Amino acid sequence: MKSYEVNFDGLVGPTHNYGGLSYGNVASQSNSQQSSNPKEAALQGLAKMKALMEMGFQQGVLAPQERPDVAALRRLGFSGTDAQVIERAAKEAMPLLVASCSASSMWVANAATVSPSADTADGRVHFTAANLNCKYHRSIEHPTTSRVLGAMFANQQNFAHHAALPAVAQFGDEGAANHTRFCREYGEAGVEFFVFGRSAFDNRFPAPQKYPARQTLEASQAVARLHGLRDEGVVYAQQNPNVIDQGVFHNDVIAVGNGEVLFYHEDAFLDTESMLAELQSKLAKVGGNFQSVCVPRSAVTVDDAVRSYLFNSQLLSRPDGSMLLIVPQECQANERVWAYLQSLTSSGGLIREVKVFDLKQSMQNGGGPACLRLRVALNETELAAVNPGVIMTPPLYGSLTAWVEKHYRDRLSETDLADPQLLLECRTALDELTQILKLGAVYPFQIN
Ligand code: SUG
Repeated sequence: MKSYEVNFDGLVGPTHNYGGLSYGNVASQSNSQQSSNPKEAALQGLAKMKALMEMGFQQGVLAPQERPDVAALRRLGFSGTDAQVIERAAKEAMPLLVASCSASSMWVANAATVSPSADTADGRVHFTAANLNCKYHRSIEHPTTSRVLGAMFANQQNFAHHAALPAVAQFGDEGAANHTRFCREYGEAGVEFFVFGRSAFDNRFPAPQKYPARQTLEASQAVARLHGLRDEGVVYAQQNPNVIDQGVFHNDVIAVGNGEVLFYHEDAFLDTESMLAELQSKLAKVGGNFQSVCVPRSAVTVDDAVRSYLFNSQLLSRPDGSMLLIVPQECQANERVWAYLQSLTSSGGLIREVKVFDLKQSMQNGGGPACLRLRVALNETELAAVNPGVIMTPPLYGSLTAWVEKHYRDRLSETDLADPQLLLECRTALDELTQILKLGAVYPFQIN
């Protein structure tokens, strides 16, 4: 049976703004308070989805969340009508209003961890929504994420959904941003690679000194258990704490993998040699030939990687077996990174082509091409069981761009977030979106 890697991209929501909410994420911190352009952000994301669809890749779309999250503000004690809740939060606790308006659910690499059916004990595709416990503005995403994923992958014969892990720092889970899967073919058993930043219960693992390590070993292990993965099909590795302290807040800022290939920076991991040997031997047991491409620090520094997001690229397999890298335009703007990419694609290796995308609106909050997509490996039967409303087609692209043009503002600053009209605009837009994507009622305002 045929199998595919389907990229489900997060559609940028109408409140996209620069709230400076993510300590440890250099871009989010340095662009704090700048005014944003939600319309441009959503159109940039849609252009990437369209381009991948036109290149022949399977492409889907994941809906944004309801923001401002009035229900979250109510849980923090703000009361009255919805407009009064927003007004009071703006007056008494602006940072909480900003957090409740974040469009951070666009970075769907953090929505969940997904294990394809070929890896799991019960032969279903497993999803665990990420608790995103490290940042308040992201910790409020998972209930809606679970409802949206449930509406997209509804068939219980094919799909199993797990609620987010306990919402405490010891089980900090950031989803697929710290998870990669290696395999020969997407429909065959593979090796799932979990990268953690620290251990919550075992102090033999070093931790970063400056910035938080968002993913714990214990969270990764819990996800592997929930998904019914075999020990022989799992490899755990620790991210180098020094790179977390330089702004590498997720593994997908310093490494990306696909098929049998890991593309990574020399400083990305601890104990790199033993990790590579384990990946090689475990992949060999399922018939795969593990290959790694190490980018030396002499060619690209960690700082270059953080600024350019070279590793937050999408590594895609083409029908002829070669690979294509989708990178943000910031890679072209960095001389060393661009020179490295030229030498990589002309070296006769597997990665033959680089395509550049303008994702500046998302990049300024620390989200590149890979952050914007959740990969789901599906066989033909499973793909047919996905809600067809969320699979990208030329007509859907047309409807979504028209929807963005109709509902989105082209400028948003912090003071605009207090405008009660924005809430109405967003709800009207999202109500229409659930009809376009055939999701049913998934948002709090549609349910309560
Ligand atoms: O969690 N930025 C996101 C970026 C997530 C990127 N995802 C991956 N690397 N997979 C984060 O730090 C910034 C929001 C703001 O400051 O307004 C933010 O949430």
